[in-house]
Amino acid sequence: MTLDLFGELPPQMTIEHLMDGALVLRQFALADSEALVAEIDQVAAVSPFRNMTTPGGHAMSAAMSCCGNLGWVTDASGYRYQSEDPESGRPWPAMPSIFQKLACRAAQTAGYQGFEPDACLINRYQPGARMGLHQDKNEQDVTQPIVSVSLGLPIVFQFGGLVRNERPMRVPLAHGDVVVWGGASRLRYHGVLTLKAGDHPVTGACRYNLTFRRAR
Ligand code: MD3
Ligand code: FE
Repeated sequence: MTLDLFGELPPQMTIEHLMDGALVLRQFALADSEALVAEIDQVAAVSPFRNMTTPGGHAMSAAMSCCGNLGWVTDASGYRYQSEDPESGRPWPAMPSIFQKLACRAAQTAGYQGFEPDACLINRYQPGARMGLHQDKNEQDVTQPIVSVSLGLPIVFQFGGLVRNERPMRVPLAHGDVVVWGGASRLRYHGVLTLKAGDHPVTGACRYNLTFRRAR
């Protein structure tokens, strides 16, 4: 199913309804993509990408950084949001205003008014990196959506059910695609398959994913 809530989306942009509250805004971030990657570089100059360790003791294959008032971290003691980068003990970099504006516009386009993220997790995938099926449930109010922005190399996203054993659907995500995950989709299991090698004109040999969250 496709819809155009405002009747004024740029011509290359399309909207796909995935399932219960999850909308793919194809190429919604395309026009901003170079500016977004420049801001990622600025954030990473202060809070460099790192491979965090899960409570089970495994290094994640995606490298992460964060910006905004809160950042998501994992270590031996668990998963949580906190206001300081654990590597430096300093606050995370502020959320760039183009990040905030894009996330708010995307949420509004998907029918969520007044989305004000306080956390942006930046995942960097290099070839071979993946993210296994998991739920995002460290946020206080799961009636708030999550907005995700894909930049650079394409990947296959997996979207499962509310229990881990349900077979996931596969959705390709490419440069500039934005997905808004709300409603009943908010607590679905999800992950991404292994990134294949490639070279992208904007990001080079990697994929970035921004996820905007209301953590508190
Ligand atoms: C569906 N990231 O950071 S983005 C994550 O591509 C994460 O880096 C993946 O899963 C990535 O937690 C997937 C799409 C996504 C993000 C959050 C969701 C889908 C979601 C939360 C609930 C349901
Ligand atoms: Fe997730």
